[in-house]
Amino acid sequence: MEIEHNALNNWINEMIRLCNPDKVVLINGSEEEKEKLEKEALSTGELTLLNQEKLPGCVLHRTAHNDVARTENLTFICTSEKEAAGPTNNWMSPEEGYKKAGDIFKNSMSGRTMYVIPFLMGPAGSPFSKIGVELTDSIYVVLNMRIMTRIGDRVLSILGVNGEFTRCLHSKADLDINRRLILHFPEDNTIWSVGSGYGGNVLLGKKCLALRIASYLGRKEGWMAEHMLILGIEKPSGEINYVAAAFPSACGKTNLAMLVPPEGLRAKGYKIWTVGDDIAWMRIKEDGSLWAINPESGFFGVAPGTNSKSNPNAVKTIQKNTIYTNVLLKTDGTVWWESGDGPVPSEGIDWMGNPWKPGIIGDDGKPKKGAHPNSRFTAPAAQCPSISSHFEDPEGVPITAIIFGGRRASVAPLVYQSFDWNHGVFLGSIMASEITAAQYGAQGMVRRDPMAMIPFCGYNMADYFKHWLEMGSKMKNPPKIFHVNWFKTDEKGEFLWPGYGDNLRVLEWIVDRSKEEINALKSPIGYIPDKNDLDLTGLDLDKEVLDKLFEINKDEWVKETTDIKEFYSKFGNRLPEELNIELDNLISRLG
Ligand code: GTP
Ligand code: SPV
Ligand code: MN
Repeated sequence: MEIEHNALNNWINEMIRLCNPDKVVLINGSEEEKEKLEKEALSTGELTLLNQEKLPGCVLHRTAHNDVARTENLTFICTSEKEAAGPTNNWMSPEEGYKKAGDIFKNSMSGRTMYVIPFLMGPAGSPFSKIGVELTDSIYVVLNMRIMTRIGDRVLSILGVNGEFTRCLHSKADLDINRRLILHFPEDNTIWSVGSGYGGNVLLGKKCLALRIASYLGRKEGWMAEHMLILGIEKPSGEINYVAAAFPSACGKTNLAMLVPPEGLRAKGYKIWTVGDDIAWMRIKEDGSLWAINPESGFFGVAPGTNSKSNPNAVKTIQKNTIYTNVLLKTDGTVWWESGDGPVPSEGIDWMGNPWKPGIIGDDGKPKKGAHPNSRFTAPAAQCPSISSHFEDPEGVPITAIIFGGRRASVAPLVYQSFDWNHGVFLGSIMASEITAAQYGAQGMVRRDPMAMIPFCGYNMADYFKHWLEMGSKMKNPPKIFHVNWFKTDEKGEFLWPGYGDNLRVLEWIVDRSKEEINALKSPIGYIPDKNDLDLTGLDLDKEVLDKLFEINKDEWVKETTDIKEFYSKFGNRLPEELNIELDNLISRLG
């Protein structure tokens, strides 16, 4: 197929002049093409073939050692006005951005091939969907985009001769962290990423387009792009309610999206359907409700911690056609990671490509990990046993409840509900969570991460809060809003709540509350469950543990309000007044 879209052709030619590749290949999305690219990457060592009997269609990739997670400090929003990016984003002027990155892109593809990947975010024919075209010099990127998005000729057909598309340029360049930049130009619908080969930095359909650029478009066009999983909870009656949940990176979205009901609830007849595990695009429909799609078509999930007990559906999903990144290679050509299935292997090749044995000590004096803590799998969503029949539905699914959550050792109770939409937006805006291996930064430090969007909001977050408030006032049936915390710990640092499948016990309460089928207790921070309304059948939880999970410590919360005030002050008078009112109300309820 040839490109008949003039603006697209012109842009590709301009980028060819900049990057100077030896060859240009238009990606058509076929099976033969995939096999050819895979073969080439296997021959250069970019990929390693895994045991094809045990893991058919699976390969392994290792990134550069200093290129294993998103680099938020090198990620910028490039708008003409600094204020448009706001106080929570790094900002550069578009001129400076194009100049700085342009210098690195210059001739970066000489001796290499430029792949042109037309890709579609969202089901074909959906009013939600958006098109992007990514130019890249990485076969790893092509093969990942092939799983994570819908690519190739069919996308060019939808684009036609003058359709809108996001211009996405990526080059590994020299993979030098000092020459790495992830730049977004929302005013030009353009993304430039250079100097990295790590997922979130280079699969430009994901965080760059589907969140940063899309959040900007969503505000302009009246919809929402959120860092949320989407799942359907089928009740024993057969009724399915869909919920969307925003947790920061590596805080449990993939796990919750594929949850397997614990015995007691399964016996009752509960089932879970997965629609998405990372991103939701949401629109208000004629019925006055909020509807959502998952713009992606695959999962780019955290490997460590994934096992047949914690996430059996993920384990089943990644048995074939999966790209593993930065995991341990076992001697039998299969893979392993910390807290994965099976015994700890007695030897293997670690994520850096070095011989590994359990217990060997690294430079930092600690036992070396076999897999990087942010090692990942890329797998087609269609392979997930719990995939929803509405996964490809152009209409999406109606959202009954929105859930916010963070990773917090204290303060936030297991679950509570907002009093109304505005209070719910407030709960989203005060989210806080410990930093995880999914990004560079001080691991474990608590930071404010409103709606889990702090690294992903493509414009001034004060305006983003305003957009949320406005969306609520436009809905006839807005979803009910909740906050959860699976990560509260005891004095020894052990998790108080079993988590994973048992989270359905909390989801059941959330759905029943959303349908106004049960009552709740009023607390200073929101509605909390009457403990008798939580189905804890089969769970051996001490009364003290349960009390601790629902404890609302006034001193901690008063301290929290001081911190929120300080966070809010960053936004000056751009912060919507509604949120200041919610904060004042919380302070007065706390007494
Ligand atoms: P991103 O892909 O980075 O956006 O992460 P995510 O939000 O999808 O997180 P994921 O589900 O991959 O979980 C990240 C880590 O949290 C894994 O190590 C999980 O084992 C762990 N985890 C997930 N759910 C729970 C839970 O309910 N309780 C506890 N204690 N840990 C959990
Ligand atoms: C996240 O960090 O939220 C991820 C992984 O989902 S990445 O694609 O690297 O952003
Ligand atoms: Mn994510």
